[in-house]
Amino acid sequence: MTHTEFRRVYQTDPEGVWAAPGRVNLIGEHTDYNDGLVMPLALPHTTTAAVTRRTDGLLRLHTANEPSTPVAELPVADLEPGAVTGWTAYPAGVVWALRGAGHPITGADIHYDSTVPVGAGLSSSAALEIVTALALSDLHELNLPGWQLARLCQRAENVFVGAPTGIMDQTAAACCQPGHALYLDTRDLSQRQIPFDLAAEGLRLLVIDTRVEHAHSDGAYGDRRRGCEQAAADLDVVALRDIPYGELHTALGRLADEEQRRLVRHVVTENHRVAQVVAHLEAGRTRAIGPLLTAGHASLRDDFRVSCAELDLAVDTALSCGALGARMTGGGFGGSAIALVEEATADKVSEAVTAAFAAAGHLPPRVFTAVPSAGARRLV
Ligand code: GAF
Repeated sequence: MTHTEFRRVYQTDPEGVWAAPGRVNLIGEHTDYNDGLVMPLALPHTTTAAVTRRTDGLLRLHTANEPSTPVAELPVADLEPGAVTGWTAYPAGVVWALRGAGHPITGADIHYDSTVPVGAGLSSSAALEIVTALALSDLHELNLPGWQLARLCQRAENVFVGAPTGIMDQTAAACCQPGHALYLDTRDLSQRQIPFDLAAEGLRLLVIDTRVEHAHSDGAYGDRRRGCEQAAADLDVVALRDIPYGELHTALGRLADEEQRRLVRHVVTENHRVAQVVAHLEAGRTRAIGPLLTAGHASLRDDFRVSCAELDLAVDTALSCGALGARMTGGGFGGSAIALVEEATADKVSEAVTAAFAAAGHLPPRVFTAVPSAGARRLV
């Protein structure tokens, strides 16, 4: 499909087709820009890119998701932070980051097609970045490993697009494996694939897209990040990751500002929850992670304050219908929640959340099952 569309748009064949997935994060929220621990898994939803190299310095971009928007034509030599807006800023930023790292990208024709919902907190931007980076790395035989693609894409997003995100989403899109969650230490980027086959245990992970759109370049995400960095500086540590769980009480006692105490309490307890979830999963106690997911939501809602009415309603309704655990996932301020449910109660939870949204006058949520899927790869 992407192949045929490429031919229609550019009147030539692509050299190849690549895919990168969206993600949900199981646990470890707002920890990645604090050098902390995260645990995302890839979704079956992907962004595909059909690509051919150019040598005339032109980057041409088109997407099937906006079929009537003309092909964007961007001279690669003119790419600089702030120069491109809208969705094309993400792939343009990747080309800028690759060139800045010394890789000789002299242009490309790219046609995208995506099934990753936009603005749903499921990392459509990271999928777009990583699929672009992997395709160009392959075509130019750069052989960049997943963690390095993720670093370049994070730089594109932070500096070129201007969204101050961490590195979780890009690493998830690049490195996740089917049937696994990715346990990632964002300080040294070491990773472990944790088997996560819920179907085999009669469980399901539901994703509830509230359809409240969020955006990371908005101020609130950056405010939280700056607040955490200031708290780390005030506590004389490189990052909040350096506060061990057992020393949380002492650290809180050193901070006069209640806002700072809340941020620190969330990050330190969240890192601890990730470690506990990993321990449970590795010991085969999957159902035991439920209360940790729910505790993570309370911390994001009350201490970090990045939830919203729709996310809270999704979580509370899922729990009241018997979910083992539920929480918002991703950056918050809208986007999606997840709920760990017994297979037998999945429909009941989904229907109850839909009914609760209708009763509250919210848009109907989109509910689907997260099947841990593959990271970025070449398709053709
Ligand atoms: C967004 C960001 F892009 C991630 O880096 C991460 O900070 C997440 O919010 C919160 O955990 O998805």
